[in-house]
Amino acid sequence: MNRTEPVSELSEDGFLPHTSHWGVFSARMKDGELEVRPHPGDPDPNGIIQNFPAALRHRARIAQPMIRRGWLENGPGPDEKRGRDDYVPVSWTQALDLLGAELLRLRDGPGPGAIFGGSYGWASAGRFHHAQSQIHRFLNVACGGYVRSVNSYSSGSSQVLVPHIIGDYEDLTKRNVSWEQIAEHSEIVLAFGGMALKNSMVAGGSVSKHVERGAMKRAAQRGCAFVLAGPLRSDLPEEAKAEWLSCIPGSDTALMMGLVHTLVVEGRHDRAFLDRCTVGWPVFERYLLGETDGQPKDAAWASGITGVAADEIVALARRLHGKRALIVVAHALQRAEHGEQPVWMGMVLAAALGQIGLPGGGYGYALGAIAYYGRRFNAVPVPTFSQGKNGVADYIPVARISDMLLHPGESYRYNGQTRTYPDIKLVYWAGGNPFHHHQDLNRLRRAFARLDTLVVHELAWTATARHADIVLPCTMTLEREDIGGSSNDPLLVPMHPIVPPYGEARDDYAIFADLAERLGAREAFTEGRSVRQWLEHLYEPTREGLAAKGLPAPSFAEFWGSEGYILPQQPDDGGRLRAFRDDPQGKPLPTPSGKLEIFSETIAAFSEADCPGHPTWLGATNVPDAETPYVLAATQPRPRLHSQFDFGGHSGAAKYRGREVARMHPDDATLRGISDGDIIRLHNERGACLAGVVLTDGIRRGVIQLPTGAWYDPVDPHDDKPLCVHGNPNVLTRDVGTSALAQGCTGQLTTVQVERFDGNLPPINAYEPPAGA
Ligand SMILES: Nc1nc2c(c(=O)[nH]1)N[C@H]1C(S)=C(S)[C@@H](COP(=O)(O)OP(=O)(O)OC[C@H]3O[C@@H](n4cnc5c(=O)[nH]c(N)nc54)[C@H](O)[C@@H]3O)O[C@H]1N2
Ligand SMILES: Nc1nc2c(c(=O)[nH]1)N[C@H]1C(S)=C(S)[C@@H](COP(=O)(O)OP(=O)(O)OC[C@H]3O[C@@H](n4cnc5c(=O)[nH]c(N)nc54)[C@H](O)[C@@H]3O)O[C@H]1N2
Ligand SMILES: [Mo]
Repeated sequence: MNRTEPVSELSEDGFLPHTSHWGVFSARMKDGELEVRPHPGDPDPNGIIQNFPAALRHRARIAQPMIRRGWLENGPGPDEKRGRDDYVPVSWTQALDLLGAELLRLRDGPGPGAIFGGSYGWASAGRFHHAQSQIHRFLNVACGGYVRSVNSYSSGSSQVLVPHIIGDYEDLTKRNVSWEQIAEHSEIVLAFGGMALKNSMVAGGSVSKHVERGAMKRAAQRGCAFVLAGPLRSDLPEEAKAEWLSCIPGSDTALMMGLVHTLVVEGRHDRAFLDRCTVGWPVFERYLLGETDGQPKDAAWASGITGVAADEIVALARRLHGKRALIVVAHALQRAEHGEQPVWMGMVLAAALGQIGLPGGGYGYALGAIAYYGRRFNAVPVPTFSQGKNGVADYIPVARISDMLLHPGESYRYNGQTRTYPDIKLVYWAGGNPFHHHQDLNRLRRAFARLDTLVVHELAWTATARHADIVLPCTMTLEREDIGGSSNDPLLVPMHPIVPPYGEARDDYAIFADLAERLGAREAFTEGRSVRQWLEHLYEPTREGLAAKGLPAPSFAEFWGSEGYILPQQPDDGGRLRAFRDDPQGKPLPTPSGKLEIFSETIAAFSEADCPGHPTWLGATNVPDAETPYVLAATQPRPRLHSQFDFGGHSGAAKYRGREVARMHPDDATLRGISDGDIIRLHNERGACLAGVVLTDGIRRGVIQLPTGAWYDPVDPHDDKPLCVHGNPNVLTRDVGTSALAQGCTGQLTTVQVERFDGNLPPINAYEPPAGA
């Protein structure tokens, strides 16, 4: 591959521009050490970039292609030894020959419908080397396609629900209420699940300015009130000067109903807005008032479910009324059983307040969850690598992977359809870590054991790599050249290579190009371009877009020699929701009725008991009981993105005795004989893990928080439910869909028991390469 040498003339001190999902930065090698520094224009840089230095040459990196011994000796086929076997280092030629033959066997035998290439995951920044784009293009071009996955672990239920009730998902999340509007206009922000700065530190692709802290600070200084409803006080930053309404996880829908009920009985709901801009209010109102089921959803009722005093609910409803009020619902709320309901009810609350479409008011779903919400879109296209056309129509909702592998041929419901799980023989992953993102990991192991072949491209020995039959080592961004950017961040960044690849690691592109050769498709895959030629090619639409606007349109060479290029952005005009509010007849929403749907005939006609035609309090099946009396909130981790560079210095510094740190309330700890600094064991019927513990009154009693992302580290890999000694909460979470409507991931909440761990503390082996490697 054509790889340019680092262009050190660019900067006098040798720092070269680069970017990541956690911020734009520059980097250099000095005395054999990597140094990184954030972009000087970033007002609130993110410490996660400090994971790079220790990660770069960490022993957890993969140096050479590896094949699992059982697969090498016995060939493809189901095998319980996945995750328990040793590895045999092989040459690139041998690895690609064996994999090419296996792909041909399937493509020309059962066909590409036996290949699962969903390959969900965040991969790395970079518009060309984006791993999902690379793998999908490869499978399309060389194998005739693959079974894909739809939706995400982030927003599995809202992505399905929102088109039925509000319209376009991006109009709601990305072209609606901005941080600029909050700073200037909002008078009260009620955030369910908060807007934690730890979360808005990241954005897929790139982020050049972290603006959230500053915007909340400006709003609060202007007098805007922030109210946080949720189990964790730290979900809004100190700068917001927020009031904390501590509520029971999973109860938000009832809290919102109590608020709307109060508005209605006090005549404070905006009837004119409801009449003009929504459908179905009368049906919902009958339910709300208890006319259909005998139970008014009043503040007293909501209090019993949420743990919030009734008078607090009434007072909050009165405060919301008549103000420029913004309702925020975090992604986390819908990553749980019946996750559709709080998303739907949040819209109803904002509609009852009559605020949707006003500057700084209305419904800011997912605002603050990631740094690409609440910003502006670029006015010119950013480089995009074409994935080609998939010849296989079949797909699964992304979080149903274990169900698919364990139940081929069985049927399931999704978005009004009855669908059938395909019979998958080979799973191919590049750029994701299912042993990070999926639930009930011990079940996932059983699912992967059923495959003929599992192929993984990875830069490090994640648990997913350790379960694979063929492990192909790939580069990380600092070892390759690319263009960094995102469709709603203005800075387009030339990503320079800082160091040569680790060991024999290769770019995903180079791996797929050589593999395509073995399937007779090299030319179709590469189109004869080197990496540099691809970058120039992908940059061209951006340059043309700039020229068409009469703006300076630098050549690729000029762009490449720059520190980055600032693209023009679209106005912050409230998007389609503002236009709809201003003219509901002339600018209808893309819903069946053209309005906000408080009652959806479409969803009602699906007849799903777990997702009726309007927001409904459905209770929960997974509630605390004598055996598992605590609610575990498995949240996003602060010091890293998901499981990425868990072995980096910034991530490691946040651990306690090498383990992930849980938080619990001191009163709960006392009851269980647990003290600050103990190691605890969390467990339920699905599994168990160890963690450090910090006691804090910033968490609601009865709730334990354990962030995701510690690499799965089973102490006895031969056991069916091994103890994860490192603190991966997904050994505990439930692998069930949110509802038959969306089948989204429910990983956020589960019930557990906890106790002090007094046994001999097992060592952490998560970052040690497996035997043979
Ligand atoms: N219990 C629970 N579980 C959750 C969540 C939760 O709230 N609770 N959150 C969920 C959410 S929102 C998400 S989005 C998922 C995230 O799940 P993932 O996106 O799967 O997690 P990552 O750790 O980002 O995995 C990306 C992997 O890609 C690898 N990688 C990076 N760059 C490259 C590259 O260039 N090429 C290749 N081949 N590989 C590369 C990294 O090393 C890493 O292993 O997790 C979900 N899981
Ligand atoms: N640093 C960092 N930032 C990230 C990520 C990361 O891995 N690391 N991941 C990114 C990704 S891919 C995504 S999708 C977003 C996810 O964004 P979210 O899903 O919103 O993030 P979480 O941290 O899982 O949850 C936010 C908060 O919701 C609260 N919460 C949990 N359950 C409930 C509930 O039932 N009710 C209420 N009211 N509150 C509840 C918890 O206290 C938690 O701190 O984060 C992104 N940001
Ligand atoms: Mo996500």
